[in-house]
Amino acid sequence: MQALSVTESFTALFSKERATALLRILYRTRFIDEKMGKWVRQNKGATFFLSVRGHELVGGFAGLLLQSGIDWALPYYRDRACAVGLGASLAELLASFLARDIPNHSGGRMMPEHFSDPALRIPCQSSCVGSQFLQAVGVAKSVQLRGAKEVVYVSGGDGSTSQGDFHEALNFAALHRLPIIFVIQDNGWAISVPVEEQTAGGCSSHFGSNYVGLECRDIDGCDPAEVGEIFSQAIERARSGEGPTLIVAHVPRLGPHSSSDDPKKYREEEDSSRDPIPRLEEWLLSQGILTEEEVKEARDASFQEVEEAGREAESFPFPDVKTVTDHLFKSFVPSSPSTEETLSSESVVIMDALNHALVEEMERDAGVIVFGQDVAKGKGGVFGITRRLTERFGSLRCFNTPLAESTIVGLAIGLSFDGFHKPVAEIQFADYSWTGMNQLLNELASIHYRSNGAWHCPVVIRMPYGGYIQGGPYHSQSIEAFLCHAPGLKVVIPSNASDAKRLLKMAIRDPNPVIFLEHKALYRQRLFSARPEPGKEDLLPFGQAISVREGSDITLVAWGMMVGMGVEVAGHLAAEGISVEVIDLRTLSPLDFQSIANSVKKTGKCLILHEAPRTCGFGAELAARLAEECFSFLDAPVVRVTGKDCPVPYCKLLEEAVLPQSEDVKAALRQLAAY
Ligand SMILES: Cc1ncc(C[n+]2csc(CCOP(=O)(O)OP(=O)(O)O)c2C)c(N)n1
Repeated sequence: MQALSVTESFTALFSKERATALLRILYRTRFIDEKMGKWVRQNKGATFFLSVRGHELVGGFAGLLLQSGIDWALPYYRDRACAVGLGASLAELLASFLARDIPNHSGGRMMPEHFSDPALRIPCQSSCVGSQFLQAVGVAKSVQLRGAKEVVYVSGGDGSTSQGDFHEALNFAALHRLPIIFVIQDNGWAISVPVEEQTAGGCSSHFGSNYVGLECRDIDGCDPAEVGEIFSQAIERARSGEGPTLIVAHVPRLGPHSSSDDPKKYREEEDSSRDPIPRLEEWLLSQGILTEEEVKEARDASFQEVEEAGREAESFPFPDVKTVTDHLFKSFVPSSPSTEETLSSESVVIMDALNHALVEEMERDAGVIVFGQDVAKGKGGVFGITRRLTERFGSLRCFNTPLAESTIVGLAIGLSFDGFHKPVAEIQFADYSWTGMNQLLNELASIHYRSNGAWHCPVVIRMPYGGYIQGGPYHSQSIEAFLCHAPGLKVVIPSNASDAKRLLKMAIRDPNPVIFLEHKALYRQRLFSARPEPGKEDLLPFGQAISVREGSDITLVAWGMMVGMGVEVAGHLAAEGISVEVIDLRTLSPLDFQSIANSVKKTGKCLILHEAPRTCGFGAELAARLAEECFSFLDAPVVRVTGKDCPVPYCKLLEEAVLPQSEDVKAALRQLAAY
């Protein structure tokens, strides 16, 4: 490993002014801790308290040395000192502990110590241990793509290094030489689990030693000279484009894990001689940088500041209950009017329509970037949807990622924070989205909501889905119901090429996360799905179902590939005198239930057709709503024709037995007609 170059002289780093600033960051962080502890004992309404005692020097130094509002920081919950050092309002930090309605840190939606402050470039943090690393990598990738001289700081505890996301993040950062500093604050414990039971070989920067290009450092997180020196070197390295650094800082955890934890049950009391604050005081005195009087002044001034901030914090109101569902989605009115102009009267298939939509949107908006497994030049994705994008727009705008779905989604989240980039990521098969689901369902979906509207993620995740191609259990899944269950996601499933192009363009312009499901069996299908190609500004708003075949006896509701099957079957049954109206939902979230209801009011009967398993499928939701809202219009029970509650097997005979077939739909419609 190459030695870091020395960037700042010892004296410049520890000028009187800087030393005082650092000391005050640590004091303020500590006095906030004491105030919170007191409020818990006084029963002031806050129930959950995370003490950061012992960790203050590391994050405090980062906060001091980073350029606030220019550099980015994703500090974890025990890194309050970083937020304080960057200039977070002390009153807001204390008010967030009391769950008050304040502009930053979620306004009462998140538990305390989940930092979020757009002006300080602190993106909204979550409670999932380790999920911040890949998002930070996404932020750093955006810095690199913009050619900016910004640095990204991300921290976590020793326990968080057990998460796969941590290792994926190190890999991607090293691979792309990103301007990022990973800081692990190793206090030796993850709640009650000691590091010896957590990590083979202990927690040290050896984690990073295999990733060429990643600078790895172990430091005593309570030693001011060492922390300051290594941090300033890492910042300089990142800012000058030399690449990422991993710093493992060993620190004490001087308190319990949280107010719900009693460490006496599992460990001896931590040695208070490791406390970084007295150590910093002594060191500054011994080096002659500050006098006793100056230290006392800094301490007293910080105490007064926190007292004042505490009074202000208590004066903030609680959030208004009426706002509880605000910011599930960012509001959006498409700027360009939809037109009916067609590019060509010749029909295109879905795979071409999607490719053209990507080309047009990348031409229109320099922020649109495409990435995923195998998507770049040469291959253009395993289904060819991204073909020739790298050749046309360059490898900065269409690039391959490692084979890691969590990386893909986490990267997309981080990239979307800068207000410029519009990541359009491809997950190779919906069946493999599961390793990215924490980033997708637990992170991406709720960032706008839990940041109280402060952050939003204009991300599109495209996923080929569905069966009927002998793909077996891992290339056949229809996962829409899982996605619709997560508030905050839009879920789109086109059935034909015209809708596919217009919906994908709309998805890219939408400032919210959109999951775009593309049926593999329809990519080249001509019979139902090929259509004349819509024009460049022809967009299809979400939440507009369409009746693709008029009928008067039964309403058949479908999406994706099942729409074509429904139309085909309806054609057959017309000859038997059964008139079936087929509704294509086009988007499941938002759902156009009104169009279903209007049709059912006319027909009095409804069949829902989907290929996903029956139990807890999206059909169950529709049937429940029909029972709740249209009961008096129904002349028969709502019927579902669905996939069986069974994985989709490979053998054609078995696959056919699991997935709905035209004959199943016909039989169910005949029965319903006769009811
Ligand atoms: C993915 C995940 N699993 C479990 C938890 C519950 N949990 C919260 S904090 C924590 C321990 C984290 O330890 P470490 O990363 O070492 O940080 P420390 O709290 O010691 O600073 C656990 C298990 C969680 N929040 N997220």
